[in-house]
Amino acid sequence: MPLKQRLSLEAYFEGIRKGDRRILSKALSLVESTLPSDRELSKALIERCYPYSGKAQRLVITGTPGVGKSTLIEALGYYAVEQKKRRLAVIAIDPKSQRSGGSILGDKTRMQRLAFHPNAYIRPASGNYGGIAHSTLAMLILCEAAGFDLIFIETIGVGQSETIARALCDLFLLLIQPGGGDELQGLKRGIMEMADLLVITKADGELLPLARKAKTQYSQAMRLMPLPPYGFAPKVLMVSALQNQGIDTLYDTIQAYFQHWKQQGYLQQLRKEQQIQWIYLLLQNLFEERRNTLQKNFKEIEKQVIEQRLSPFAAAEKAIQWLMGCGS
Ligand SMILES: Nc1nc2c(ncn2[C@@H]2O[C@H](COP(=O)(O)OP(=O)(O)OP(=O)(O)O)[C@@H](O)[C@H]2O)c(=O)[nH]1
Ligand SMILES: [Mg+2]
Repeated sequence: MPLKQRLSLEAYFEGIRKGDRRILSKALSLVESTLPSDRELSKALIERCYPYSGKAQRLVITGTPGVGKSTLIEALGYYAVEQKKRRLAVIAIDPKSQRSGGSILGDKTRMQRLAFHPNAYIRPASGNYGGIAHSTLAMLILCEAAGFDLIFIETIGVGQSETIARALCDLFLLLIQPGGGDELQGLKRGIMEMADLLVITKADGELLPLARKAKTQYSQAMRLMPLPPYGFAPKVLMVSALQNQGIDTLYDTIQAYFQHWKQQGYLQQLRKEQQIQWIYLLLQNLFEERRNTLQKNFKEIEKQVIEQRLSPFAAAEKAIQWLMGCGS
């Protein structure tokens, strides 16, 4: 891979602070770069931007594949930038894009109005360097330093990505597909408990009666869940992103949550807890990364354990000492 043309730290920083999208894009590529030669500059840039982060409203938009996340982001995002003059960054955590790089193209066609809007910025998080937690957090910090005041993180509700997303966002928005059956769609209780707001998608045409039914069922189900710390059961709304229905109500509801949370001091408390949580999420990444190098160096130790000359307890102690000694 040819070495990329890099700017100086201050050139990146000033470009980002001025909201220069070209420089922001280059900076985001830098923080996701896997080239060892980019590491120092990348770390320095994140440090430089971190004090300027934290001013946006952060939303996660999640739900099973095909539920309508991208289409809703297009409709809600366009409403926010056009009607409410917000500045929106969309970060798509998409395992598919890690494999093929193809799906963001699909998303860009689904988010056409947004993709070309001067106050919106759409970007996939590849997780190539340091994993998805590292990429998403680094992107969030840089986008906030660039002055975006609304961040949408799109993620499919599977695996590790929703836990990371929960740790990154203020408001967790779970999308639900109007289904055929009476039963709740086998959604994991865990993900329902993470949600602050449930949105039944595709409430139009033939699906409208099913959407109404889903709304009733989920409203009842949410009342049986433990109450979130802010004291009321998650609301359940119905939208049609394709027909642009319920989008204004959704936006207003989201804003009402934020207002309520701010008044209660909940938002401030949540952010503090998340900042601490990030340290340990990132630590896990660092650990996983170094574990590979460790194992290469630990063949002899592994052999001693197999031959029962050293216990796994002593070997683990040696491993932690080795990791602590291996610096940054
Ligand atoms: N009828 C109807 N169809 C919708 C609506 N929103 C999305 N769809 C359709 O549902 C399909 C999936 O929509 P997407 O927005 O790509 O869903 P997604 O959740 O982003 O999908 P992945 O990113 O692949 O997980 C598309 O064919 C959309 O046209 C809606 O409001 N009404
Ligand atoms: Mg999508």
